[in-house]
Amino acid sequence: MKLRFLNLGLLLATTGIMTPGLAAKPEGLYSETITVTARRDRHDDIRIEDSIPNMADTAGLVARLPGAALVGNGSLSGQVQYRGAYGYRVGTRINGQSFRSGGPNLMDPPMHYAPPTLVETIKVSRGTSSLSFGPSMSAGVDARLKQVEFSESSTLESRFDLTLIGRTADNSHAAGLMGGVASDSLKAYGYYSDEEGSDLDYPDGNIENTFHDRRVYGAGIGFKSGNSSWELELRRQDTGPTGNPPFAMDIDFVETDFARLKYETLLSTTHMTASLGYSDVAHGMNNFDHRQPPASMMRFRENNTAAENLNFALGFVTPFDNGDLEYGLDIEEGEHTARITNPNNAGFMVTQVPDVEQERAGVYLNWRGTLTVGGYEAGVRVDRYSDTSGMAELGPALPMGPRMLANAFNNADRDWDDVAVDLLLRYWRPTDAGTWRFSLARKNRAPTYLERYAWLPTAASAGLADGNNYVGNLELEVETAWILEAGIDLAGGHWWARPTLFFHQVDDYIQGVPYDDTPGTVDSPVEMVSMMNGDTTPLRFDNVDARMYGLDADYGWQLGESWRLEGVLSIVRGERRDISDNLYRISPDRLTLGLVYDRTNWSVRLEGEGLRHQSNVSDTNSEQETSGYGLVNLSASWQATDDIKVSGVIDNLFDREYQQHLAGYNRVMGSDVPVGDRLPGVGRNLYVRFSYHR
Ligand SMILES: [Cu+2]
Repeated sequence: MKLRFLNLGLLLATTGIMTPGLAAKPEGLYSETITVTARRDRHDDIRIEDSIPNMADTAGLVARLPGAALVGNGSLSGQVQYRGAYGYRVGTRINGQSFRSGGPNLMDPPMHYAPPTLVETIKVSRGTSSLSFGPSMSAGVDARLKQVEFSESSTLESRFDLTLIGRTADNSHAAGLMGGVASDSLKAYGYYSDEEGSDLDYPDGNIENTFHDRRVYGAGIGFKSGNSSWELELRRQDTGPTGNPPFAMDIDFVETDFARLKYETLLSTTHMTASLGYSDVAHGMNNFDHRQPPASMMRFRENNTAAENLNFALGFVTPFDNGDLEYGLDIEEGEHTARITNPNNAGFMVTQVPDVEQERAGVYLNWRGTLTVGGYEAGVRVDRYSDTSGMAELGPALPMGPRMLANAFNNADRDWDDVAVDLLLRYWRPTDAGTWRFSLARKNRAPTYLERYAWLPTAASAGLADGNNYVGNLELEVETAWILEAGIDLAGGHWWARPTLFFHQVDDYIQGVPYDDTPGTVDSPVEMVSMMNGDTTPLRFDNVDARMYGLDADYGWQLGESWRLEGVLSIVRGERRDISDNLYRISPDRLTLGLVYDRTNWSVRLEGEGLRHQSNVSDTNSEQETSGYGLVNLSASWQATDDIKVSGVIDNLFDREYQQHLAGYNRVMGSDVPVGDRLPGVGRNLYVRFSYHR
């Protein structure tokens, strides 16, 4: 990896893209790094609006990048949307580790595990991710938590990092502490983070069930000798009661353990990395503890779920022909279960997810390097998938309908395997005007365990939160996208702009479709059971044809020594190709413009943010349109000493009331937000962060 970026760095340096004085411009042609740290030495390449996490959910930080947006399902349940793809289509790692979320409705999406108190950097690919990252249809996101790094010195030195956060909109506080020792051969560290917040305010009152509670703690140790190093990290996350207003239930707990062992070495000129990762999620949610419960005791529901993941990766980077050859393999094995019960009825039990096992084994080969003019990258990745499911089980209180569905499921062939081939070709070329970038990729996504094995119609859908019940489809095929991206990184004397045009043609796009030819007429066992579960028009996951296309950019203009303008533009359309409809929950067009006053030790930023109305909505998913709105945000940052940084933000300065198109519809009774209304955006919010790093 290091070698690869060195090449790119040299290329950028020789083309003058890294013009001094344009500190606001991020590095990298094919990746963005959001840095959240107090350290002055990392201050150079940060755009300040990126570095201030003003909400508990760090998916919101990624959402500020060109092409990105936040799909909100609760205070700690946000998903990253990138160029119209979200959920499992955006590959995400924490500290380089891929893992499996435990919630069938993604109450714990990947960024749930990256609290703002502990995050140090979030690296996001610009455009589709590299093949060595693993399967990901859209961007690849890697969030790194704070830890100590090996030092240059042979004596142990101590380090620590303290972050304190307060926020007025939900009266929340957060504190994170990381401390440890390091030398050139040993490092050891531990960390703890605690966050708690109550319901968020909006101009008309409280948004019920937007409270949150999360603790993370862990420890790591590393040894280094010559060119080899070993690292072991253990981490526990303990999420307490946290609301999910667009869902039928709230998080009661998420208890997740992570373990990762990594070995790196240099074999002659080849850099080798081997890693073994394990994650284990135990998650409980219900519809009665943390929100106004259903009127009937018989409608109380609790869902206990688990997800386990074991993965192994072996990767090599060898200098080859004026570039680097990357090759390796990665294997993973996952298990999911979910069991719905009613605490008022011992006979009520149903395995919504019946012991699903999913395996994947992948190999990849990729070359990236420079040519006489520009450079290119070409790679191939092959993944073999193999899934199976156990038998659906029910307690005696379950009626005939679900029994029939369970029988049919248990008698069906539930084994599936397939092979997917990913391809990536990139070409970039510096010219007098700027550096051109082109990518052509073929990316695949295997169906999730719910898309294939959800035999019981429920609202669980990896967080679609459209009010529909969904059933799985044992016949689903792998989703395949052809991705074309073209952009240029322009840098004039006092300005810069980095626009990208993209087009994704997705074959076998997995999407809910009407269950049968007579939607609304309850004439099948699935529709009968779905009606009992509150939806007479359930959807069935199926392969359809889709396309996404659009334009995104960031840009800036240095007005004077200390003044600059900068902003981001994101435009994306998502459409079905087989019928006339839009894709569901696609981000509205977004434009920001910030005026920044930047001094050596402090900066202030006044930002206008405009979101266009969204009328390109999905009929299939009964999606409601939203109006456009504009917000004004003010932020400031002060590097008090080399070690201390204080940041503050006032979001939504004029306390404007608005609806976020990607926030889902309220399902909590007794809230100031009517049931069925789209969830409003947060009102005026003062955020303050203090960080100390030594
Ligand atoms: Cu859940």
